[in-house]
Amino acid sequence: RKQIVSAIQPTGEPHLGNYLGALKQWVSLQDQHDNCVFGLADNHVFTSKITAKQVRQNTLKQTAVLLSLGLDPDKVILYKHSAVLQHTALAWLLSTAATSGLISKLRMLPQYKEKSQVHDNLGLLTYPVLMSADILLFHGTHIPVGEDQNIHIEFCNSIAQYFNRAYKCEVFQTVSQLLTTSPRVKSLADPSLKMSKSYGKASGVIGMLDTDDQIRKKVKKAVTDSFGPITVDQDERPGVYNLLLLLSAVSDTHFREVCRKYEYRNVVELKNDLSECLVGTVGPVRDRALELLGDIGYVEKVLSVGAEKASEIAEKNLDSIYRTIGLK
Ligand code: AQP
Repeated sequence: RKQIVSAIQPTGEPHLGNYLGALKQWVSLQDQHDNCVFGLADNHVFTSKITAKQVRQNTLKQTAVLLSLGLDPDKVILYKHSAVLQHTALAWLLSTAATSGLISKLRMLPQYKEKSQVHDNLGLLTYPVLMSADILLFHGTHIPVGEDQNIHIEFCNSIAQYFNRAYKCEVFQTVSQLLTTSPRVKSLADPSLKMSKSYGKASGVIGMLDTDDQIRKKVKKAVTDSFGPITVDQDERPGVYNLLLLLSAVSDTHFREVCRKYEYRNVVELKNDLSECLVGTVGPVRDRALELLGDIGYVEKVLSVGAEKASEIAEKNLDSIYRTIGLK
């Protein structure tokens, strides 16, 4: 049986990369599986420089966007991780099984290397352990995340094996990643970086709550090159390539078809068409989310009902892990 588990960090407002890489899939998975567990990974956000109040506000905003994308709290479990204490309890237990091989791996992970330059702490280093606990607590087997998370899924499988060995049991099975057809979305301000909530310039990020005007301005200013009419070359023309990829993903059109249509045309035409396509996709999601945020009581209620459901499973699963290793 497939167990779908995934999460998003409320570091800020969700962006187009999060939507294409993960959230879009969450919505379609809810109709294919009756056991999807989707979390707002607020515990993780404390590894960056942010106040608890901001984390709480971001969590509500992200929840509103998820609901407006069509996530149905009657079909999925939607909750914030900090409301379910078993996440951190299991993370601790897992960390006791991770010996030297995994400890040295943690320092080498790209996300740690990038983020620790801005703000370093022990939580940031051990983030993949907590992420593993987030998945393993629900015995996740299929994890719909963007391809940038591949390395963390590998880490999760490793730590699960270390745990099984250390405690001489077969508590955890192998976790696999559900790859999206959408590629990693790059920043519009610097196509060498991925589009991200917490690093890189804000002008490079299309937020799911951006106004039409903001979207148009950001696309207009997107960094490309001075090579003239459009040609498709990922290495030499990463900015133009990213715009083509975005248009393909947002319009659900095959990349090759988009390339054929725009090759030798002017970049401005591509930007204009992309802007309008983005406004058409993001606009209705933003409007519904803002409406929901006007009724914050409802959004909070969704999270508290979700936390009750998640806690019930988490309690049972952690209890069973304790029993298997002989603690109970
Ligand atoms: N640029 C991206 N392209 C495709 N998928 C992406 N995801 C993130 N950025 C891109 C996917 O979004 C999901 C939620 O991400 P996250 O909140 O867990 O954190 P992240 O992967 O580290 O994403 P960000 O936006 O860069 O957040 P911060 O700034 O908080 O680190 C994941 O499934 C991810 O693959």
